[in-house]
Amino acid sequence: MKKVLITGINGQDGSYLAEFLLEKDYEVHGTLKRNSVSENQTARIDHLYPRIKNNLYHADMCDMASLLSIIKEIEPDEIYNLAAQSHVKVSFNEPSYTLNTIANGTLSLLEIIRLINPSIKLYQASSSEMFGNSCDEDGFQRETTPMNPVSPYACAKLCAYNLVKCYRESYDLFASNGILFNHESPRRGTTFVTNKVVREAIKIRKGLVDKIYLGNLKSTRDWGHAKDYVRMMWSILQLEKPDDYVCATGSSNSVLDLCEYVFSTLGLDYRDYVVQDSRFFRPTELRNLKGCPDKLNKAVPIQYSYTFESMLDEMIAYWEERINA
Ligand code: NAP
Ligand code: F7E
Repeated sequence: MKKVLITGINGQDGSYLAEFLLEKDYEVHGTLKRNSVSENQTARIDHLYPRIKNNLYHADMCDMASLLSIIKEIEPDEIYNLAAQSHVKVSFNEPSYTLNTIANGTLSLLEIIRLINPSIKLYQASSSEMFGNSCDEDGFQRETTPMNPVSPYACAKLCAYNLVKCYRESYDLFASNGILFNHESPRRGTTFVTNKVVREAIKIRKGLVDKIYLGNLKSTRDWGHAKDYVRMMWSILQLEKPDDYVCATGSSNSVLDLCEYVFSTLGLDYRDYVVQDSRFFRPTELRNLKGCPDKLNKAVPIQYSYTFESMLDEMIAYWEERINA
């Protein structure tokens, strides 16, 4: 039985990855960050509790000792580094913390692997945010597209990405970057735009609120489903050699398209409810993201079980049930 450590196991991706790896008969271990209110912290993994209850550990990406002692104790075959301050807008308010969790946190993991067991495989959760506003002539971002980050979050992710490449080349580690484009689900944090729009639109239809306040409506994103993307993360670590891969759907939609689909599915016209609010703009906007997943697709055929629309339908059904309850 292979052993795995997932940092940030209670996050959106951590929860789906834990499910997926348990199905594959892995012994799954995961880290939790200490919160003063613990009641909702494990909501995304509570259904897995009987199978992982002895394998949850408090650790912080800013505390190398916490990571070291867990890795020494577990002796994992694979580590998926998903823990991060993952909100782009928040990274402008908390830049040092964002850098510490992502860049220093990843460096800690690489050093621990190098020093105690270089055969541990590492998956690093890199991000399409690293491209910033650059893209190839055909409008796509791919592994070779120049990276010009436009937020502290993206700068931190680019640093971690380069550290992974540097350690792979310098110390022959099996360390790979998945360059993931946006991926969503009912488990997405509600301050990210997809789940915010879905939840607020349902509240509007039920007469609980009047308006939804949003930032940049023109930006476009390549939105996929988190369940499909955790399969890609695992595939990347099963390849013969470590490398870096874009994970994306290859098509993109604007925030406006998102509003239009969600509101019209609920029988509403978004133009009656959406208000632009400067609080939700970023100092620099990343305008367009559309990923080319050809490299990964060639290495291991990608399976998508959701479209943009079916993903939003699932989120709408989830929030309708939740808000009714
Ligand atoms: P998420 O839901 O925000 O989960 C992040 C996880 O990291 C949570 O478990 C969180 O714990 C934990 N965490 C935050 N700060 C920490 C710290 N200082 N020490 C230890 N743990 C900490 O993010 P996600 O959507 O699952 O994304 C997973 C990873 O992929 C992240 O690294 C993200 O940056 C990256 N990524 C995401 C996307 C996307 O579209 N979802 C795309 C590209 C890359 P609490 O919940 O208790 O705070
Ligand atoms: O914004 C615009 C916003 O916060 C998407 C993270 O998982 O994906 C995510 O980062 C777009 C942006 O995601 C609101 O300006 C408009 O253009 O859902 P988001 P993100 O910033 O793309 C990448 C790949 C990651 O790696 C990150 O970890 O929507 N937008 N109005 C808004 N965004 C938010 N959050 N809230 C609004 O009110």
